[in-house]
Amino acid sequence: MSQLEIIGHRSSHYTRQVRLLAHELGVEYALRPIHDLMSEDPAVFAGNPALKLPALRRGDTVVWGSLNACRWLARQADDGVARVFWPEQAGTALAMNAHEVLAHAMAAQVEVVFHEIVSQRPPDPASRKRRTSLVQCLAWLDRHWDDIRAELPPARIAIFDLGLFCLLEHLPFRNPIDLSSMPRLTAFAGGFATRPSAQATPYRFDAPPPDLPTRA
Ligand SMILES: N[C@@H](CCC(=O)N[C@@H](CS)C(=O)NCC(=O)O)C(=O)O
Repeated sequence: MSQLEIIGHRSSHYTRQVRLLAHELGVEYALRPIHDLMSEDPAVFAGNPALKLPALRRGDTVVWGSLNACRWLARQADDGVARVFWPEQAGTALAMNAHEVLAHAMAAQVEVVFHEIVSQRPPDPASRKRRTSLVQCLAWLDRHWDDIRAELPPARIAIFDLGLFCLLEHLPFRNPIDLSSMPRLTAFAGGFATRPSAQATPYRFDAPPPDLPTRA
């Protein structure tokens, strides 16, 4: 069978979510870094017209987006799908809202980093709102922590945990935010960081190949 490839970037929290799941489920993969994140060519993003990463590829099959990649990847492991607690399995309003809040926070983090750090654009009302919403989502998750935990089956790998850990470790890497008022989130991140999957997937920038043209 052809090799499973994760097409993404070691500095991306969405890519790391997929890599974490691969490590947790013991699925082998090769990471194919995308270097030109500002490209407008879908081919750079494994054909994704949204020009987003990550993607998962095996042979001629490609799926786009971190959750799809996780779903496809889980099918490659014995009992993989059943070992995972998926966002769509959240059964209560609180658990559904927790997944929604996390999904927003992960997307907001991309936008904040692109606006403030990559593009170095000055704040505007939309960017201020985005940053505020990111911080408020984190605070909400911390405030409801015990009730959220009660909704996640401890024997399964919760996509929620993978995404949250990836986001929390991405903050100091790309967009430092003071989390001292969120002790439950910081304790969670500290605990998860000891897992072999976390230690195998630290954030770093993939060095571009020498022939890649630089963008201003
Ligand atoms: N819904 C997508 C979002 C992916 C996403 O926003 N990826 C970021 C990198 S972490 C990206 O492609 N950024 C480039 C851009 O937005 O132009 C997923 O879950 O994979």
